[in-house]
Amino acid sequence: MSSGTLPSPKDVVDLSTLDNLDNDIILYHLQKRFENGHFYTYIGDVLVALNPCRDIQIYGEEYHRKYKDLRVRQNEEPHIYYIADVTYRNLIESQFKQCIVVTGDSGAGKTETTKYVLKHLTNRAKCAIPDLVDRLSRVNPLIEMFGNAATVLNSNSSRFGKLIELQYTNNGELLGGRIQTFVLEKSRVVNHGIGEKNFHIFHSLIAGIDEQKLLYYYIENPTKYRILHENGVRPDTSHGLYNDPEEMRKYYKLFTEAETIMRSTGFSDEDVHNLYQILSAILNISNIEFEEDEETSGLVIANEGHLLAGSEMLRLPDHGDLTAALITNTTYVNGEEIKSFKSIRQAEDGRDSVCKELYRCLFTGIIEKVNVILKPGIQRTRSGQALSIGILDISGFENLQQNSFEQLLINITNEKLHQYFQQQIFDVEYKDYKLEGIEAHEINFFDNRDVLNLLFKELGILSILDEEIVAPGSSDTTLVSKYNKYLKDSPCYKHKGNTKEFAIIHYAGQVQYKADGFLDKNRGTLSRNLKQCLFKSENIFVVNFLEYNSTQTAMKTKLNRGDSLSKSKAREISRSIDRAGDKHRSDRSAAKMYDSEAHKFQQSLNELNDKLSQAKPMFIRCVKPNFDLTRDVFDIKTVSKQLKASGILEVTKIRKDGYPVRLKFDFFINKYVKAMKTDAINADPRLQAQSILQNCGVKDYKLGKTKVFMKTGDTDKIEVYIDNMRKNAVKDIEREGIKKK
Ligand code: AD9
Ligand code: MG
Repeated sequence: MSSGTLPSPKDVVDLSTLDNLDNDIILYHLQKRFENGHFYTYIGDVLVALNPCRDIQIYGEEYHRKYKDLRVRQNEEPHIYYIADVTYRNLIESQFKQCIVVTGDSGAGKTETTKYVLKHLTNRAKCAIPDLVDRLSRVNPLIEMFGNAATVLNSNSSRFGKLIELQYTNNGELLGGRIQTFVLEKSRVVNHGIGEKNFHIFHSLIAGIDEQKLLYYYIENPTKYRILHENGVRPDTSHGLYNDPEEMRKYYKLFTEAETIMRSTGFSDEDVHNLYQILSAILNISNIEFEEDEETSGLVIANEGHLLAGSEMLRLPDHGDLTAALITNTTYVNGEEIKSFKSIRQAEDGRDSVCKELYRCLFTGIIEKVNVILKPGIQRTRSGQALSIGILDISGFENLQQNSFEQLLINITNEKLHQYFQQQIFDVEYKDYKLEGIEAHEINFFDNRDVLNLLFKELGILSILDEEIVAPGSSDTTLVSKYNKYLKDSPCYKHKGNTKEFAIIHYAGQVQYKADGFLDKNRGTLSRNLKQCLFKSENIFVVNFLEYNSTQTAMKTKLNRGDSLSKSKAREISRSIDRAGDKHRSDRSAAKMYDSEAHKFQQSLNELNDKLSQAKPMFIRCVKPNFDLTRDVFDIKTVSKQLKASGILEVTKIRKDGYPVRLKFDFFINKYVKAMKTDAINADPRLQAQSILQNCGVKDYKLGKTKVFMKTGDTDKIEVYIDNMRKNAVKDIEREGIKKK
């Protein structure tokens, strides 16, 4: 049906109540709501959130009040606060962990949505710790400074995933929070696509810090730093990096905000000093250039100034260490150390990997610090397990003109989350019906089993990638040849002749990947030489967060345990770590494989999966109304593509036919009988539930073996009934009072 032929609709706030369903009808209703300034719409218990692409005044105090404890959903417009509120109430009622999973393409509004969820949750609960709510609201902009950047799809794009967990006592008092991050796109530090920028913090530092301080941190002329240039072009303005004063103001504001936040949340002067030093070290080291030296046939550093500055900022005892680690390779033959010069390309790769590792250390350090700031109090629930609500916001699906390793990891994360959504919405739905002996007709939906198989199987995209980094003579070309050889029969894999390109058909569409740099990016970790050099740094972010293999980690824990360790003791432990490294060298290839970025990525996906599987989810599907995030424009093609990819039609169908509210008889009776103040306590719980439902005018429900199954909107009917009962009871009392007088 084309949307033009549809009758003028009633305002449909829950798409699962529509009689006829197809993609066009859903699109039509969402468009009408968008044009009327209604950006939220329910599909049963799922919320569709259209990005308004402008500030809208629906998040203030009065809105918190409206949705707090709102029992009859239909009394107010759909809202993100309602979802947050229901999640909180579910947590207290069920005493079971909850999570809110926010998904959608890049720019669809996930991060903003997450902030509003957090805002309502912190607004509505009593807080057991003074000042915690304030701290929670302050850390977010700080994390965005370090983890977000301007991309072609979103000027404030999250380049990492995060799970924010709010922890509560069992009577619902907020105890604290914890943030876990996933897959930071650290390659952005040294490389970003055309029209994109580095992480906000670099631009903000330049825009915000005064000139004298810049010099103090060895940042002389901001225009000359390679990693701050857009499209690889150095700006030819004497006014600095920003041609656009508006942009300069934006970064300046971000910087002053971040400084204020750091000062007010307990970052010490030393922390901030260490942080600026790392940023300066990255700026300077990434600018180091190499040239061939005719005398030695090796390499020399062409611009020593940057090396000295970088080395000074890292507080390395001897700058010669960094030079040596950058230009030479060390290998071991029969226990003997052999040094050789690197090629220029190898030296540049090493230099860039130092910068990426430094940024990872810095980001990890900031998150750790934030977690100390949000650390929950000691009160726990009766069972000893803290109750929590997790809010998940990851980098959205990306399909750019050129897609690399980073896009692959982002898209795989989205693919896994899509699977989780489907499992929760479809599989759990049918499994429950079966268990409870209820008949249901199944809805066909596109599942992403094939593409997940392609990605995760034994000889699949990720495992071949891991094998190739240790295979002799391997390269990005051999990687793609292997893909072509082993994966050609997968319905979700496509390749292009002998090029280094391949395509994956994701749930959200086909993405063409260019394998240039895949193996290096997957190796990711620093060479041993460079790592040993960095270990000598006395900057706390490096001391505390540089990654080691397991033996080294154990020793380093020893090192970190006492903050008051003397330098000589620290060096002694450092030397033992070096020796441990030597001992493990024979096992290097295996270690390398286990250290690979793809491997760490899979581990973090598994961790995420574990966390999600221990909680009851609520879903928010964010949708962008047009590609450029322009206000007031609803582009049918852009929206339609997102609706199809995220399976919204199927969700609507299943919510229309199905019964998403499932309450155990005991729980149901406890909740509603108490509110109705009836005393039919000894009756058969099934019959009791049935009688409540009938009294309230709920017609479409099912009674399983242990649970009542209802439509989302029908709990409203029960609440209305109870509300009326209460009002009548009050009237009766008043009438009695008047009579007595
Ligand atoms: V990415 O995957 O991190 O690249 P997100 O997180 O999905 O992406 P984000 O929340 O950053 O998108 O939203 C993009 C922009 O849309 C924001 O910077 C806002 O300018 C705009 N936006 C999104 N949601 C809202 C909202 N509820 N109200 C106002 C919004 N503006
Ligand atoms: Mg985001």
